[in-house]
Amino acid sequence: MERTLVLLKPDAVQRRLAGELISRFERKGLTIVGLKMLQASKDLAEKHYSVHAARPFYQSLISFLTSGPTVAIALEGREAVAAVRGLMGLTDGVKSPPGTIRGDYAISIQNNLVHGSDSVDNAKAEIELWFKPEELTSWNPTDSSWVAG
Ligand code: IDP
Ligand code: MG
Repeated sequence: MERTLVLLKPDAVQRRLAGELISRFERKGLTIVGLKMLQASKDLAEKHYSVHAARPFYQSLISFLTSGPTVAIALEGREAVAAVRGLMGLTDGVKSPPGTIRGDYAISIQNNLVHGSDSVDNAKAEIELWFKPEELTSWNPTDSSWVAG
């Protein structure tokens, strides 16, 4: 089973979309193995987006991610990284197809509601960055044979 990190970024929380977005991941069949709300420190935000440090939008992105509470979620499931990226859609809300989270709820490039890890290796590192080991659970949903069969 694969794990991935999802962030409901501060715009999702401010716009009261957290429940709606969590529902989409649950209904897909992904399993929540970690979930918490926190306001990211500058240090955490910079580590999370370190790959974008040289990009012109970096400072604005760090301000955005630290501007209010974020919901961090660790999800598990078959090809969880790809499953989440598919539900999210493309980076730009305008270019993201309807039916995806960003296609349905975002019109911005920066304020695009969700983060999802882009590889299994990055997912592992990002889950370790956002969660302590004791904040993660390992459990078997009772419907797993129906969802993952
Ligand atoms: P992703 O979230 O779809 O993986 P990335 O290219 O990894 O997109 O960019 C990380 C985040 O940086 C995006 O989700 C978005 O919030 C922001 N971002 C990306 N490109 C731009 C841009 O051109 N202008 C402003 N913000 C951007
Ligand atoms: Mg990315």
